[in-house]
Amino acid sequence: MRSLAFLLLLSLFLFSNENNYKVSKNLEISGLVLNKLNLDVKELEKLSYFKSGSTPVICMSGETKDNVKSYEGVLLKDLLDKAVIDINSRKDFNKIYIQAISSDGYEAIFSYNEIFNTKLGDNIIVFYKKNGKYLEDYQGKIALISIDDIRNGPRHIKWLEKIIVGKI
Ligand SMILES: Nc1nc2c(c(=O)[nH]1)N[C@H]1C(S)=C(S)[C@@H](COP(=O)(O)O)O[C@H]1N2
Ligand SMILES: [Mo]
Repeated sequence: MRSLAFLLLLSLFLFSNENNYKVSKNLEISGLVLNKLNLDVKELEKLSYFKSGSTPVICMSGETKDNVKSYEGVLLKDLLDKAVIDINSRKDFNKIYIQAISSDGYEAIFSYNEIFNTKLGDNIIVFYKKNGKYLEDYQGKIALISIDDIRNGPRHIKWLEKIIVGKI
């Protein structure tokens, strides 16, 4: 009876825990790509380096959640260039979307044109360092943010695990 009560309490604790995530140690890039990638932080560090300027992180509610001095990592478009999007007709680029998925099920999408054909793409970063420090487990280890979104909290993906290229 006691152990039953204990199990009940344990499961209540586990399922009510808001931090129901798995730390993302690897990032997989797959879908419509010629080179499927699976990268950990060390491997990401070998790719083209990008350091952002300072930015607030603003929730959809309008609340400022954080003030960040810098993010360090790789631009999403440089990662996609390395993976090489697999497309036959130029017209099809209009139909390409990029799905970013985290280990807690949180997701966001980007369009090909948004990333490669607007200024927004120059500030969409897959990062492993924030304010000069590697991300702690509770922050990542790998995450993504579209810095220039008006409200950039929603497309800040903590515990980023997968990037999937798709076509509508
Ligand atoms: N994986 C994951 N990322 C997430 C969320 C989430 O629930 N899961 N919440 C988002 C929301 S709504 C906001 S406002 C920001 C807050 O970022 P912060 O925790 O660094 O302040 O994270 C975003 N990233
Ligand atoms: Mo938010």
